Amino acid sequence: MDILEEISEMVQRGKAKDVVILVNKALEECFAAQEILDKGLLKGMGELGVRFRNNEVFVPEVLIAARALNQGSAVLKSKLAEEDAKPIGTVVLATVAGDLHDIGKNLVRMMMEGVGLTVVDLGVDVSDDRIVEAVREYSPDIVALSALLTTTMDRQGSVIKALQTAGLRDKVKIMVGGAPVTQRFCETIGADAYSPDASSAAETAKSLVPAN
Ligand code: B1M
Repeated sequence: MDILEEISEMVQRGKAKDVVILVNKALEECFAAQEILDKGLLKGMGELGVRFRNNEVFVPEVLIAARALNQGSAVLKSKLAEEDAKPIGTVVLATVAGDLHDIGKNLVRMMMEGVGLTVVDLGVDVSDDRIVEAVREYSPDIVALSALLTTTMDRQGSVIKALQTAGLRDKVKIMVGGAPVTQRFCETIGADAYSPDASSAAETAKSLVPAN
């Protein structure tokens, strides 16, 4: 078994300490951080997701694996970030109300910080009102919304409506993403941009920030 497969296996088994050791070892062996993330950490979570769908594993196992993945990706954070990145703009980031998934959001934050954006991460299950309040408080360039459930993706639209009602919609760009979200959905709810993954989200965010 190669080291990336071992990482994937240890994520699935929720062995956070082993994941951290193996990620460090893979870096020492000169694997690129992106490759460790994609072919090790995320591959493991993807495979666990299939078993979750098939009722072979349950919420506790997935939570423990998520913790292992988060600890592994924290090791990669500095490698994925561009060194000396200067702040180029501010993003308010949240997983929408009713939704507790944060692994993808955390990767989006990491990648955005990596391209020099300041990210105000409001966490998971964030109400429309809290997002409106954060826009008033931080005056961000972008509001970035993550949703992982078909039952919560509509909240991205309701955040946009709440910002309209508060008279703030024109002051920010709105980005959406998450597994069930598509370009078409983005256009339907009137968001400004959709990105399928964390790397492209960071690039898109950068392009949405006015040049300074
Ligand atoms: Co949940 N879950 N889950 N879950 N979970 C899914 C999403 C599901 C597809 C599993 C399945 O049935 N196959 C399914 C959703 C079905 C649907 O709606 N169509 C599901 C379900 C049903 C549920 C519960 C309802 C289960 C239950 O309780 N019966 C429940 C809901 C809880 C809630 O939120 N209210 C639930 C709970 C959980 C856990 C808490 C156990 C755990 C979350 C832990 C955590 O996040 N801290 C969990 C997990 C881990 C998953 C799976 C296995 C993995 C999700 C993940 O983290 N993927 C998932 C199955 C799967 O995806 N294979 C599943 C890795 C992550 C990197 O990918 O989040 O897609 P993702 O992020 C990507 C892109 O989407 C994108 O970039 C990321 C990386 O490139 N992206 C953005 C994300 N946000 C973005 C924002 C952007 C741009 C890009 O711009 C702003």
